[in-house]
Amino acid sequence: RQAAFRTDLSVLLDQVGTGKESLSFMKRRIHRLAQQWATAANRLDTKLGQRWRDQKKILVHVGFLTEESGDVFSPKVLKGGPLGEMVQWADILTALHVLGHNLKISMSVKELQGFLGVPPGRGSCPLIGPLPFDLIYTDYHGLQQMKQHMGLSLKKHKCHIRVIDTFGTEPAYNHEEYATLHGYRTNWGYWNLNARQYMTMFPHTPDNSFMGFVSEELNETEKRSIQQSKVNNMAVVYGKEASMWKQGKEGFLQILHRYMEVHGTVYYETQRPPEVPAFVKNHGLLPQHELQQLLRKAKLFIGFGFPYEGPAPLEAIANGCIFLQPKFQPPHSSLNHEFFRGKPTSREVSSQHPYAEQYIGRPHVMTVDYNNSLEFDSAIREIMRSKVEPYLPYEYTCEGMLERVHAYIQNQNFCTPEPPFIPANLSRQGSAGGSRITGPLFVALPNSTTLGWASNVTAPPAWPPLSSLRLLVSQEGQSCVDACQSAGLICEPAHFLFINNKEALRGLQVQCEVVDSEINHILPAFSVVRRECGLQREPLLFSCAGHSPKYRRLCPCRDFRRGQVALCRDCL
Ligand code: U2F
Repeated sequence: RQAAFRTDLSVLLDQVGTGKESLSFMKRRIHRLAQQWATAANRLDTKLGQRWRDQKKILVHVGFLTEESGDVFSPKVLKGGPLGEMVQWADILTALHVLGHNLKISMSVKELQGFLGVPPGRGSCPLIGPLPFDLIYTDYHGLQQMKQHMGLSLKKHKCHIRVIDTFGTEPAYNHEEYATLHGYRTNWGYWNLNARQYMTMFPHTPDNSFMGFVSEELNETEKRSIQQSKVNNMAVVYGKEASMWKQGKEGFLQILHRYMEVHGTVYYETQRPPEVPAFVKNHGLLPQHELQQLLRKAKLFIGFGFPYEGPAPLEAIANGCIFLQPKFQPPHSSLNHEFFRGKPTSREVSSQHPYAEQYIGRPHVMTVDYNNSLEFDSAIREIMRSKVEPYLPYEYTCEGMLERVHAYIQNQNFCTPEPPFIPANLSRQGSAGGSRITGPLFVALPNSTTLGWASNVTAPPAWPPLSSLRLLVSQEGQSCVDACQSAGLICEPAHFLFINNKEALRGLQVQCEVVDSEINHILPAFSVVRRECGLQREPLLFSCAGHSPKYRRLCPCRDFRRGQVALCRDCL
């Protein structure tokens, strides 16, 4: 069946259910943004023209909100607890509904069992017969619950699953055996999914798919009226929980207060939290629409380093604030910071909000060293002088999210068995000789649709299409994420399959005395000194994120649309 865009959200609102603050928060949000979604749906409908869109049967199982997972989030909704996840789930549900799919929503194990048709009760009674859904969106908690209650059949059906995973999962952590053997141990990984089945809140590592969420968009009239009502010396502090104001914040709060009136939205029960200085005008935790109003007046939205990578800075920037945030030197990661410890990624977080830093930047975002009071002081003065327009990257608009989710649903397929994976014709003797490679290099791959496949099988149409592929060599120790980025491109894990072969090495004129095929997440790569080349033997370990000091990596980069990094030019 063909999917038809929906602009009426009342059926969705009924489906979400009641009885918990988290659900009420999500429903208020869905209701408040209804008009924006409807406008976006109409625009995308026109943009896609008569394109056929399959209507999919989709189950959304929100694991972290189930009682069975302990649901620690719901009781904190009105007390300053994390709301980012609820923002994202509300938007995912809305996007799937608006795109016209056949949606079922489950927030308990009982509902999950009902929808999957497995008999209730504990134990891993396997689901017999076909899966009644084309796609299942869940999270790590939900995945665990499905494992418990679908038993062996989870293995059979897991290609249909998408895991909403805020901070991302890198391939080395996802591969059970590899992670166990090589010390990529975490609380979460080990599911042996295709890493693109994990969907993140921001485009962290391109190894995962970028799901995102939306932020409110202003029309031209609103933008103009905001410009007029901005209060030049008004700052709002990012941090709705008192603990975020603790320790070492007094120094720069004092500097800030020298120039600006400081506002906060810190949750409190009866008394003002002692962590919040008396000169701060604390509004208490605000409903989302009231926070937006406050941000419309403010000139500055200032982060103290936590929470990491939340939605609020995008909302502030969309309302014409400048976001000032601390640079992390050294970067925070699962290796050196408690918050990230046990998360299945070694991504280095360079500031409180790396997306704001790298994808938006000045004049909307300023990332400075807070330990340097001169630098901090001059940033505040610069902010008060400058005039900045409200800005929202396209990928965080309703239309951008619909476009991206539409493209994933219609094109990503992890179920069709891949043709036999043959890592090229291995030989012990060197490939073509040639000049040494010194910088980034692009080669056109001959006959690229058949590269990496046995010659007697036809490859399924690749998505993203191969027209977007640019092969590049990283520097020693550099990841493909960084190598592609420094060439103005993005690493595309789906393309690894086509560059993991001797033809690619030859095309790059790499001098190999040995070409081996191994299981290692930095492959394909080569060592310049030892003239050793390695191809990847385990497709699940193709990784944009991997890097190793002695190796230069072969990187499959691709182009991307401005403001929509998830999609290449020919991806729609
Ligand atoms: C992030 O979690 P948070 O939920 O703490 O992220 P924030 O950026 O603070 O805010 C999320 C929403 O809270 C709303 C605001 C944002 O959409 O509009 N809000 C509000 O309604 N009233 C207020 O007074 C202040 C804010 C991240 F999203 C999570 O994934 C992480 O787990 C967490 C820790 O890093 O950070």
